[in-house]
Amino acid sequence: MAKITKLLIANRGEIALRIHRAAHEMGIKTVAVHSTADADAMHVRLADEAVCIGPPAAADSYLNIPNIISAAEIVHADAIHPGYGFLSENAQFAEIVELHNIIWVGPKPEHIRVMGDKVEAKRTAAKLGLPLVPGSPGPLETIEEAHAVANEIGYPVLIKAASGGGGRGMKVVESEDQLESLMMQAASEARAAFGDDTVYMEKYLGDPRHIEFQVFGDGNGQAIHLGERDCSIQRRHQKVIEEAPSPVISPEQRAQMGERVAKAMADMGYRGAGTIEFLYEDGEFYFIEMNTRLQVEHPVTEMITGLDLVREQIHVAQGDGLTFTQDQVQLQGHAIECRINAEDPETFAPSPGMVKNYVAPGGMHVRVDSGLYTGYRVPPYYDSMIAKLIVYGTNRERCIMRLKRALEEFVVEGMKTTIPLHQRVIRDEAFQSGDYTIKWLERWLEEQRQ
Ligand code: MV4
Repeated sequence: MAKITKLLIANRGEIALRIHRAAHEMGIKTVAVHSTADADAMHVRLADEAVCIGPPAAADSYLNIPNIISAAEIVHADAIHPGYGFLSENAQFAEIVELHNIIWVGPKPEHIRVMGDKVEAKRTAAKLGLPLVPGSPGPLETIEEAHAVANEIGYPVLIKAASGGGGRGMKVVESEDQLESLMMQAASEARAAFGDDTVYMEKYLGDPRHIEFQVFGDGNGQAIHLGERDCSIQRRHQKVIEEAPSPVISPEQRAQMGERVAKAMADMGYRGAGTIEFLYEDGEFYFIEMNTRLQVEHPVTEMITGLDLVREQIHVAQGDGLTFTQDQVQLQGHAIECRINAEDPETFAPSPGMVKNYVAPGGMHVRVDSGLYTGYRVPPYYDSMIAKLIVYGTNRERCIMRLKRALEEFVVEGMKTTIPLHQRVIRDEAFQSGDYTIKWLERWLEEQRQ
């Protein structure tokens, strides 16, 4: 089997550092590719080699396929890890990487492509036996079909873009008289945003939770699950706090749904890390999407399993298969992640700038994934997430107590951060009881403003 000796990290920020760390622990050399704005980033300093791939704008650097492939050729990298975001779910990039005889640390390009089309993803999930939200069996071709499906499943319904995701281009339709105009609006917004006006319909779930299962496949018909994460605490489709396990899922439900998703991934021959997203309402799971990448919130799963998911990704990519079986996976305790952004905690306006003083929390079961250091300048061109605080406890209550303590210790001076927001959220009774849904945070923020 081909062993990876030099890994190019096609990303930036905390995830680039996360990947570098896993690679170095495996004796693999790393190559950072970075924009001119990221020359002083922590992972660029730590990597064995660094190549500048373009100006600050992501389109010209982190999304610039020829520049990244050229960098890989120049340094003789034998593998590329895409991290999350940027090119991580670009099937064409994955294909190009493989055509250059470079190992792609990710799923098979065909699986990235299928799951990138939400209609195809649902068809595939249905074939694999996963439960779906009732809705149109495929794209909506005509208004007549839309009326027929809506009458069948009942209002309210939701029109979604096939190329969408992240909630963009969705329209809630409350009644028949709005259907035609909202469907046209959804299609034209989808065309403008994604260059594809394909839309489909689902029953609108009023107040679900967002629960996702972590899966891993070896690409040869073996697959396992690592339980679920509850990612319902979000604002404008940006997750704010994630936890594992979900406070509302029983061990029996977990085992049952986990087995179903693992079987589905085994049957499709899935390779690498994946996340199967469900909406969860009234005790039922409904598949909505699959993400074919490592996710921002993967550390909460690592904390309760003791596994290193990036290490597993690398093993699978180089053909070693998984280093463990389902029987060896034990979910233990509770983990919570707070995403800390360089933003005003009241208005959420971005607040990049110089880090004047940085002191990360520590102690038992406290993990901080961040490339920040005193003297670092947070560039204004990218996502505002500057750190992830991940805390473990033997149970949820202890985990929350430790999280409180860790947030108190955290010092980031020189810019506004969302640390104070997290401190207020985790003190709230609804959060403490675990009684929240995808609408909870936005409602809570509205109340706080009054
Ligand atoms: C839904 C839904 C209600 N009913 N589908 C938003 C992003 C995309 N991944 C799917 N999304 C939703 N799909 C049906 N049939 C509500 C949402 C939704 C949501 C889902 C997960 C996490 C946060 C959300 C916030 C608003 C709406």
